[in-house]
Amino acid sequence: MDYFLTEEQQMVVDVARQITDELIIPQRAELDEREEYPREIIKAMAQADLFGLYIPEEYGGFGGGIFEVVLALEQFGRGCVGIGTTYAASALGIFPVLLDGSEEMKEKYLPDIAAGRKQAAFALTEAGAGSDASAVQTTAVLDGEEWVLNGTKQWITNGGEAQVYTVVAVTDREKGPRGASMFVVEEGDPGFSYGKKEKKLGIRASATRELIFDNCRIPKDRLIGRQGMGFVTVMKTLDKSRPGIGALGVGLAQGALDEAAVYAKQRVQFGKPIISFQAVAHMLADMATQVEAARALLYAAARHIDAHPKNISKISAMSKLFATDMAMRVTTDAVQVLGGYGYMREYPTEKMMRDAKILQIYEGTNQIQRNVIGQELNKEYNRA
Ligand code: COS
Repeated sequence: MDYFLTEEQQMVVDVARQITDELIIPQRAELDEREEYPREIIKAMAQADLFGLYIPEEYGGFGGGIFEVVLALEQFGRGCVGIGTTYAASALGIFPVLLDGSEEMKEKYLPDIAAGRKQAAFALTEAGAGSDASAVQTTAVLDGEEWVLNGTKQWITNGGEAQVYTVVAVTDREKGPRGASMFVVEEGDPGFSYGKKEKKLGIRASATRELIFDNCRIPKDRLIGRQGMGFVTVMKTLDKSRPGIGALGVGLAQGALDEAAVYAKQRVQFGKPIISFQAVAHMLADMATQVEAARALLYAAARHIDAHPKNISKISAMSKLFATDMAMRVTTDAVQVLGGYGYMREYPTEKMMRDAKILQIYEGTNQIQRNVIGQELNKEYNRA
């Protein structure tokens, strides 16, 4: 389908596609097997200026929006969701600075992120704070000219690989969600170290690690925005980042459909290519229809978010929910079309199915997305 991309948007697609086809696809199986962070591919993305897509031009970026990020992530997701997640997590990590950081903070951090010289990570999740994002236990206490952070963050994508971390900590426990604040912590800050590196079912090329703050001292001006507004910054950040996860889902499902269709044309059983059997052709038809429907919703959502950046929670959650549930179904069906071959590591479909699962879990489980959509519907129909 023609989505009427501008010349610049088409260029984003072409550059991301080239990196995907020439670098990501040839290396994905090995990086997955070795659980290795894709350092060289990240360098290539930086050389192609892809880390600046969503960063304003005055900070060295391309000046695009969520739609441009979605276009790039769709391509990366088609190749490898682990590698795509590495890119997406850096955007997630720097969005709090972009959305609520001071001018000085933006000038300090954004140019390095835009150029790909530094990567970012978003540190919200803890052992006891997942879906319940306001249950964070990590604390930040002001001591003279410094904040002192204590606590442990869990499952942080890009942990140990990023240089810039945006961290949620409680500054006033009495105030509930209004008692959380966000800070920038840099690699090498005193009292900041990395803990356990996780071993995962899928997205194994992405790094997932604990962050430990043990009397970590950072300058006072590393507070992002205002004290007590951290939870709101988190929610605004997730509203912006969730379509990117939908994009990984659409790309992944497209990749799985491509594998299944090519296989079904080549594989001969009972004297005919299996695509000529209606049972298989109907599976492919459903897969293709679902991919296109998710892409149409995702692109419309991303364009809406860029044009109307307020009140985007519902459409953002919908694009993540629909595209990632779809990706789980389509990758599972792709394995089925390939049969026994689909289950073997020689073919990419088993990895695609493993990778799809995380899309329904991270950046808010799909149950949480339904809660967000439900809450928004509740408000809308009150007004009616
Ligand atoms: N934008 C701006 N502000 C928002 C917001 C949004 N999208 N969503 C909530 N807020 C504000 C609310 O207005 C409220 O402010 P007040 O205290 O002034 O009323 C505050 O934030 C708390 O909101 P709410 O009461 O809805 O918070 P809950 O604890 O009920 O949050 C959800 C529920 C499900 C929305 C939240 O916990 C969530 O999204 N969880 C998933 C987190 C997640 O994605 N984790 C994955 C790890 S990050 S990779």
